[in-house]
Amino acid sequence: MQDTQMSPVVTQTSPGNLTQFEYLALNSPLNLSDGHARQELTPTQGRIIDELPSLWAEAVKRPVEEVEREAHRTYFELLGQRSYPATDGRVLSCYSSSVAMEIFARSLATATDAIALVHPTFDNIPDILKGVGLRLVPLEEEVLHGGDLPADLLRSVGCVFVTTPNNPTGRVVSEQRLRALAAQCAEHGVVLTLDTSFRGFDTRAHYDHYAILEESGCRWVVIEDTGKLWPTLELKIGWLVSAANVGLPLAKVYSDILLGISPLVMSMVRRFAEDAAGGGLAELHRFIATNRTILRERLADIPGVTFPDPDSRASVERVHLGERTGLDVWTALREHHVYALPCQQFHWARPEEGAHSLRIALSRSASSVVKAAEALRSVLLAG
Ligand code: EGV
Repeated sequence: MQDTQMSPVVTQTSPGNLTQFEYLALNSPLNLSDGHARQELTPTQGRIIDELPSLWAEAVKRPVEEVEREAHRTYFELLGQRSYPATDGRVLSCYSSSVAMEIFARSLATATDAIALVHPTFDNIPDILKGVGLRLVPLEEEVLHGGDLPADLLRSVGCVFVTTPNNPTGRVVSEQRLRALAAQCAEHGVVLTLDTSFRGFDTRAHYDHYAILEESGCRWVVIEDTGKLWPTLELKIGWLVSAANVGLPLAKVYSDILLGISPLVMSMVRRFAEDAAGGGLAELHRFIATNRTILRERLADIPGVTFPDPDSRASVERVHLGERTGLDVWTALREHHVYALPCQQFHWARPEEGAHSLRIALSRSASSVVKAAEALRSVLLAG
């Protein structure tokens, strides 16, 4: 080597954050990168799309408040969230959960300068929170699920933020853990915020969170999301829901950002939730489970490859690659026109912990999952 000043070998330049990796996959037929739903519509979902002109006509005629309330009632009840605060302006409808997150973050920054955040999790969450000037304290999944949080941690922050089911691990905060966590947050005057964007995939997250949060008396915020569940071409809702005593200017910041979302989207979400309640959700769970099995079985005999989240029911699956790095495998997969997601940036506090994993999206047609699994198999066997 002639140039002894050379920086450590960099084989690829990283495109940036996880979403910037996801952009690279958007035009590929084998995009198993982002967590949005891209499988085909089921026959009954297809019929809802055929009904859109009549949903439009109906949405034009009816009061928005009514259309909106039906949408959140149907969706929240589908997922077991019976005790959510339906009536006093505490459910704010946003274009996406990230918009809800931004509104939450700006509001929180008026009240505190530090937040504990689950680690790992999707990197736009820490990035949005840092973007409003908050200092982030990592809350390891093991600590979160292991028992009471350290009192030192609770004294050092104004909020605890938890993604459940988590992305990418699929870990779910149990009813018992949520009750304990909410009690601790109440005791310390700390806001408890949940991002439940992947809730729909896992019935273990369908116990009534709002009953527990309300009983605890803690100051809570929940971000719900329809965006991961159905292949609706990015037509979706992120709901920002809060306790009466939350003490944050959520409604004011919301009013800075938007007047409201489309009643057409609200009506469509209501119809998809009705279809899900009538059997579509169970069918979706079977569909994701089948895709997960396809992926695991096709990679099962490859030396060094493991699945770190055996209990996950989320619509994404992590693959641990052994000695290989996620970035190397991502690069090799790209030559097969297959796109996955390297996991480094999920580990926002210590990226090296994600260096040897890839995340594969499962909300895709089974044939795409088969093709991607075969390509991944040949890449992994090659080196
Ligand atoms: C996932 C994309 C945003 C995010 C995808 C996601 N990023 N909103 N900046 O929606 O898991 O791929 O959450």
